[in-house]
Amino acid sequence: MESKSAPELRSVPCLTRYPGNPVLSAKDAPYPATLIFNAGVAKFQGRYVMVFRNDVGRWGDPHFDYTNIGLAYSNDGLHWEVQPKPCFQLESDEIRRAYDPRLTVIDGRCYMCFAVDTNHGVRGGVAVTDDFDRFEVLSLSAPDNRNMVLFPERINGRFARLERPFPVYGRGWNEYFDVWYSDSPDLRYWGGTELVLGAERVPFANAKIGPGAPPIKTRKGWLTTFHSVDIDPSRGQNGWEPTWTKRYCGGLMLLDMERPWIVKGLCRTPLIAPEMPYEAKEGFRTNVIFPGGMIQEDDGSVKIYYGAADTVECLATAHVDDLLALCEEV
Ligand code: BMA
Repeated sequence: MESKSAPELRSVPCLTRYPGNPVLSAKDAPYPATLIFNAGVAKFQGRYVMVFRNDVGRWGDPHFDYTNIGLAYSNDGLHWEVQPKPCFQLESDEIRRAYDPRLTVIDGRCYMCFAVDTNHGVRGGVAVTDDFDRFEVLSLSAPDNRNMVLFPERINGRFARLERPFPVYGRGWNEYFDVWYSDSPDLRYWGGTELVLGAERVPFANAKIGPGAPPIKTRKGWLTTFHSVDIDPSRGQNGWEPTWTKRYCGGLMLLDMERPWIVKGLCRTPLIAPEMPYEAKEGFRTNVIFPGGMIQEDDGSVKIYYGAADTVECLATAHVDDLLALCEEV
């Protein structure tokens, strides 16, 4: 098959990567850890909290032994202390692992969304915790669905989330999936589903997209990240696997405040494209940017946390006004 090489993509100029990147990697964990990435971050009970995916195996070997979710705290969002043991792991005859956590604080309680690989498909989970020791799992979706992120407050009286079902059959067996919205009276029963962003609307994607970090509230609406994939079959070995033909970028969009399934603005270029060595050259799967945490500070700066190369956790910052300016057109 003939293939055209994918164009080079650049991050937006108003984005600044934290010079100390990565903010967290396997060497920071006091227990077995090989890849630490795709974290969820929130401000909770007076400090920053991060839950992160930890894939455990041998460095350089693309087969892993198990996955758990670790916990770290920070006073400034930059320097993190990993807690002595992982905080969450789901395993049973049916469930193989939970991963890719995202955090949202609603009414003083911390909610964690996560993906679950099961023997019968990938499910999206919602759990709640007050201490990161005990979690109550509130719901697990029907397969195949993941990348769930909760809005930080009720919308029109209901809890709300963005999610990414994967309708393989309905999309002609192509990996071409979209961002959706659902709501719930109690975080257990979900419905009211609406399409938010079709992958075809993202100029720098030619395959699936999915929600990134939980949305933040701004004066113009809900600002939120997503990840986008472009596949180039001519890409060969990019990391530890014989072939890795995907590139993941972080995207940015603005959703209507009252009807968040309506996209009010979309940044036409990637918010974060893989450029740095720890994003594009080193690690398990190179050229992967996977945003999972977004924190708005009082001074208008926004911290965006993202997994890089499925290997480490990184941070970039931008001012909320600059981010909103990027989302002027649909
Ligand atoms: C997606 C998910 C993410 C991962 C990404 C790149 O399908 O599995 O957890 O970061 O692929 O490998």
